[in-house]
Amino acid sequence: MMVEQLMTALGVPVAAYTGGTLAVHTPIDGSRIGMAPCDDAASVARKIERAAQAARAWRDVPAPQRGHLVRRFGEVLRQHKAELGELVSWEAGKITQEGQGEVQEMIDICDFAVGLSRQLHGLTIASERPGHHMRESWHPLGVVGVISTFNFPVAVWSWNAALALVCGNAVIWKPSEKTPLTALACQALLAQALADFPGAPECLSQVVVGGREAGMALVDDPAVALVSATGSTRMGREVGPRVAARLGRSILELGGNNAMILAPSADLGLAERAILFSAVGTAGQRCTTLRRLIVHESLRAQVVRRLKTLYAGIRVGHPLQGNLVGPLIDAAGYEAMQAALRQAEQEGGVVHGGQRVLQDAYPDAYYVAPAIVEMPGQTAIVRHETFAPILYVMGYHDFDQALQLHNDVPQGLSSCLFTNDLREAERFQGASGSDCGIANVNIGTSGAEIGGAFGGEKETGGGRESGSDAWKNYMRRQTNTVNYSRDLPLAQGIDFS
Ligand code: UN1
Repeated sequence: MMVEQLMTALGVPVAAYTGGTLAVHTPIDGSRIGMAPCDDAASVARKIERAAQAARAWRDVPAPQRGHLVRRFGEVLRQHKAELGELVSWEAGKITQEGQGEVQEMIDICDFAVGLSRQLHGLTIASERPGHHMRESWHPLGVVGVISTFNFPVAVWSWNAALALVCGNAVIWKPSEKTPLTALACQALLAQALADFPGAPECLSQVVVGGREAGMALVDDPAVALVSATGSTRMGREVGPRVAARLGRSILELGGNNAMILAPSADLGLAERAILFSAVGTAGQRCTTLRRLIVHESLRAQVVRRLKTLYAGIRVGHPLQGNLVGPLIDAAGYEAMQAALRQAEQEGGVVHGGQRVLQDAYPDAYYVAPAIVEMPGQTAIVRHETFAPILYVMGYHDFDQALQLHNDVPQGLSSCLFTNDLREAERFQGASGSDCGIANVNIGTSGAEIGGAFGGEKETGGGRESGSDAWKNYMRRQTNTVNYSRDLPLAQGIDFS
């Protein structure tokens, strides 16, 4: 289907994405697919006010009922998975499988959040005073701001929104200015679910479209209790301190520089498949993309040879026509990739692939052959995240050295080890092993399930989204002590009579 048909099927009228000032282009062929209306600081402020009002009503709706809304949203997503997934392909350039997979990730987090809506459990705590009862309660925060990036234009919002909604908050979302159409589509789908939920306040979920100004209006407004920002480390360095300056809360999910250690005992067939999916999937534009391969010297030559052969067979092209690798998001993404490859060469690297392809068929789009770069060591460019399909390969002699190399980058999102050696596997996941938020054994770095907490350490920002107990970030914790005695004993045994 074409974009217009998809948007109509998803419930977004043509006027809602054609009459504005923000030009939206598909990375598939560079053509224009929309003119989105933009928010400025004043309209963002108005939306925040309305969100605060909605949050005040929503917080008193019992959590299991809030869960009904998210369950309904999950059903609407199931009904529209095909169309929304295809729209993701048009707007972000993902291949069919990955566009559909991204919507599945939304459905999964909705299911998770529905279960959670009956499990926002606090603790009962033993009091040191007779006739006293202590407990911990979790209450909604208020307004949650979500800033997301082009590469997961819908799933990352849903991780935040599904949790924030069952936790009793209102949500304002600023999507990447490269992908506002999918955001408008999500908003329309959520509106369908809201229509079936009579008690839901208006403006429980809103989208603000625009660039820096709109984003910073969210970041700086004290009425936004939590800002959950996914994107580059550069963005996080600005957002984090600004939210902190007003003593607000943030969840930062920033750059990764994810590695695989490939040990001599590994199942090489498995490792190869994992490398391919993690290194070239989504054209290298996941924050979990495999960017560094640290391979035992005894395997190095053989693995590079084999990867070169496999890379030569990768079909690059139109993402909705059965290819494995689609386009880069835009010209800037392509330029950054070429600059990184040039720098890698200057630093002693040997580059295989990485050139632009299909330029005649798509003069205004940026398709590339994924690159393998053999590096003499972990030079400056290897320590830097370039959002493109570049896999740097380095050798190691002993496992300690591999771990040291692995952790010696500023980022700390995802990591993996391929081994059949139990000692290595346990060390990798132990306190002195990988320093990342995600550490896998015999699984690649990308493609995490929603059930685990997602995020990473160091320059990745420390935030956790999605599964496990990440929901606690979207609530405030309250310690309650009740005295049901006829006396007033003081804690710490203090006598004040
Ligand atoms: C991202 O790239 O920002 O683990 C998120 C993965 C996906 C999410 C990636 N589930 O690769």
